[in-house]
Amino acid sequence: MINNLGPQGALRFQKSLSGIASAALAIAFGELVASITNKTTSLILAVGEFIVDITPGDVVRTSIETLGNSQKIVLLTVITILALLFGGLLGLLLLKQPEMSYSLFILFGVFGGWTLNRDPLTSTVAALSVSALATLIGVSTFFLLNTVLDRPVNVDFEDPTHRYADRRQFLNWATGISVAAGTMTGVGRLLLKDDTVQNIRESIVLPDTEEKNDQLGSNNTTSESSSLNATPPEETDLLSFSEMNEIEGISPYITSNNDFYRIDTALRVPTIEPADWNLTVDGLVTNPYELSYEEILEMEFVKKDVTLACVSNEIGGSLVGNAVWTGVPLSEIISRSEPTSSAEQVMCHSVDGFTAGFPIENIFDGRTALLAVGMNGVPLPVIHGFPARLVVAGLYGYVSAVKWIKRIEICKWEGNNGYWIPRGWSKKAPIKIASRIDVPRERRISAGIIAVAGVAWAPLSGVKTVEISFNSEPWRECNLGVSLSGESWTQWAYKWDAAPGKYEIKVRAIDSNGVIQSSKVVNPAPNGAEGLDQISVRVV
Ligand SMILES: Nc1nc2c(c(=O)[nH]1)N[C@H]1C(S)=C(S)[C@@H](COP(=O)(O)O)O[C@H]1N2
Ligand SMILES: [Mo]
Repeated sequence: MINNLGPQGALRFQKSLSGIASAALAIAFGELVASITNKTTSLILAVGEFIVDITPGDVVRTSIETLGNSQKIVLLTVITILALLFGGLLGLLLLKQPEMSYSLFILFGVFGGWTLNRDPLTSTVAALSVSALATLIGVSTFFLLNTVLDRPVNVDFEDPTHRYADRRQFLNWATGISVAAGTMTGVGRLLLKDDTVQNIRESIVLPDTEEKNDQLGSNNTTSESSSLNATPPEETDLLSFSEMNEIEGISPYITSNNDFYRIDTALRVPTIEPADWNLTVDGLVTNPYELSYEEILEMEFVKKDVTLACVSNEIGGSLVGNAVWTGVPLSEIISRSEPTSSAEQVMCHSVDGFTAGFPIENIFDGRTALLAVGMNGVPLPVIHGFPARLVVAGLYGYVSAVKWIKRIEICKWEGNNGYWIPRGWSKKAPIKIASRIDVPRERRISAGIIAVAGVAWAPLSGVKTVEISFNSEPWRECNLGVSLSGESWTQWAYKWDAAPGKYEIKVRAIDSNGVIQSSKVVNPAPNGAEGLDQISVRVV
């Protein structure tokens, strides 16, 4: 292949190869160190985090966050490819301006170090040493490869002034270095597959909770065990849990951990060993203090079903779920710190630098506000915030539900903004009333009796009525499943004797205060979507 390029082309190819291989080795070094120590993150990830941070809120929301993991992998792959291409360009630049080329290589390293230093899990010392070493490795490889490349060995006897570079030796070196880079990255990946935290997590036994409203899997339809804000619908023809859950395709009352949506800005899920972790409560308090995981497990636990929703959820979207959370009431945790009279906001900090703040009143107004360590009966899954997170009923996740929490800071509103606030989202964000049609999923169905069903939520008052409308005809009331409190969603269903034809079906919810879900369409930014979910079906 090189032979087809002509001598000039071959040299360009080799020069860029030298840049690519050197950049690859530098990057691979960063990957390897990051996977061995856990005290620093990879250079590629750090650049990724930088890109996530500078991307405008709306774009991050819809691309990096809502598309989830695969999108994150695409981002990291693109960064790696761009970095290697940049190395290739530096190789080409060597032919014209070698000083410039080396300076840019170093600058490239400085940029990597700067992004690394931004990473909250990496100390400045680690960031500096890793990036300096990676740059040194990259630049010296670059230099050595080009020394080999430029070393004149073969003399052309017909034209003694023409000297050939030792192509074969160079290619051997370049291949060797690329293999080394690949191996380092591969070994790093294997080391990263460390399941220490997963094993620790699986060995944890959560304390028992006071109340046992064990609705999971049972067909308990009483509302006796309901929590504080319980407002079960008054209708007599409520469907039981089992009846509702039998409707094929309806969201189960409790979302399993595997099906629970995941939203965060983390390109790397923080893995925290509880023994190395503690929670700090400080800020405008008289008694700042720290809690270890052990100490938290010794406190009095409660168990609550709470619906968690993402502000980015579109009408009819899936960024919402209902789980049974176990943990310690925040009222307990915050009171112990004795907030001063100037306390206004509870600002929560995650180990990965994410922050979210909400009104301190919400901790004491009777709603569920938990430092949660359990989700659906097991310790929090790592992606859902292990070892601890917050769950505050009635508030969107971005202002409250901080995962991998490490600090609760009591502060004022002014001058203290959570992660999403400067990115165009509201400072205060109660969850809006909403309803979703889960079934029928098919757009073409056979005539006969079928179920139109789904879920609806209206924290904190709770859903009182769900109605559907066919082709804009008057609203018809649906059957509701049992909801243990206004803090969790309700399943709903309508038994429809479907006659052939084309139908537009809309749903709306009405909360216990009589507030009707509005049909006016509002975008998710800045404080949650509004509008009615609708489907069109053809009955044949
Ligand atoms: N550390 C951290 N916590 C976070 C976020 C984040 O980006 N980082 N995102 C929040 C948002 S926007 C939502 S909607 C919820 C989602 O929680 P889940 O992934 O467990 O469903 O987590 C919140 N907690
Ligand atoms: Mo969210």
